[in-house]
Amino acid sequence: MKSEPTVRAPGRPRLIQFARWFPVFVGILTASSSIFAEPPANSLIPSIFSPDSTPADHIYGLALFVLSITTVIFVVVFTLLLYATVKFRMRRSDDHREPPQVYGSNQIELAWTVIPVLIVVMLFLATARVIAQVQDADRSPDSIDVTAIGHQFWWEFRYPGLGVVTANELHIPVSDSVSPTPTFLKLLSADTDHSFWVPRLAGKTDLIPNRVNQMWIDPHHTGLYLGQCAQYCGTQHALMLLRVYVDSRSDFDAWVRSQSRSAVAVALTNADAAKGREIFEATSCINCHTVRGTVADGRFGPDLTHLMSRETIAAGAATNTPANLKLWIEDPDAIKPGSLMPAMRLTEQDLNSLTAYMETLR
Ligand code: HEC
Ligand SMILES: [Cu+2]
Repeated sequence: MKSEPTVRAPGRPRLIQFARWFPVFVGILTASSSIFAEPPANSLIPSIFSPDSTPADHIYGLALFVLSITTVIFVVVFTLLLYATVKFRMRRSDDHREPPQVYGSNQIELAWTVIPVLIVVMLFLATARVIAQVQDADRSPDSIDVTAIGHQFWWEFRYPGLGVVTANELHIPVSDSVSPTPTFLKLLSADTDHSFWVPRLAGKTDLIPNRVNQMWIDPHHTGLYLGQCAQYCGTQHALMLLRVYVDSRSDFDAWVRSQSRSAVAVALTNADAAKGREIFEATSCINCHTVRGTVADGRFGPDLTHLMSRETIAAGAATNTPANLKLWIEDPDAIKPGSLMPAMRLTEQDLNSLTAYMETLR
């Protein structure tokens, strides 16, 4: 059957149209290549392209391997496509007849079935190897155990054996080849699904109700590593931030020593703080918060025993300053709309006293 010749509107030749878009392609490629540029060692950018822990190293290696193979595929396919588009484009001199149709070449059909299957098998094996490497980690006797519990919308960290309970800011020792001290995390959830993700330290692992998940990290340098809950868990999922402080061994030991102490009794000289403690213990604050060494033993909200040792409050939503603390106690929604701490409608004076009490929790 002979098809009707299609009439083409006299427009710009396709090559010129392509040339117009070429700078855009180059721009996108340059921009995307910048993610490979190594950020400075102390960078806070949580990038998977600057791993600093063994599991993250393995994942990074795999990612580069997969990216290089897919880049080769992209270049080959795109080159062929470009070649065919340019070489066989419609010309004015064309007779508009349908080109010869070729069907059923066994060689070609076999090639484009077998080669992709081989590539997929190769990627599968490489991935399986990395999963096995990460999961079969040796548990050295010096490793640290932490139970991380996801709550809407904050993190509870318990160090069984060390007598430490804290929230949102995880402290762990640095782990170098001389004295490896990896941290093993047992991941639980108090309510719904969450996901523990600190990109420079390891891949994501979910925290699922009624299930125990495990992961481990062994940061090679001291410093702060930022992360984020990576599983949508409700209104304030986006402000369920994670801060991992990697300390030198001596700093970590000092931190554990001070964290395992009970709250210091408020000095009677600080009348305001003493008043604040009375208010705290007479209201429902104590149903949700623990201050070790006092009557407050609630577990619905973060442990406040050493609140002032944290740099942020409300899972990284605000810095831990007296003004923010006061605002938080007055109206948590002002900092984190939808958070599960109620505004307690306290008077200005009570707020000041409570804030003064909070500031004694060192
Ligand atoms: C119904 C339970 C509940 C009550 C009552 C409650 N809180 Fe909270 N509180 C929470 C929860 C949940 C969070 C964590 C919110 C978040 O980060 O999303 C929190 C967080 C906090 C924080 C920040 C802690 C941190 O490390 O991020 C402070 C400080 C605090 N509450 C003080 C108080 C005070 C003072 C009172 C009493 C006036 C009180 N809370 C009453 C549930 C409660
Ligand atoms: Cu979450």
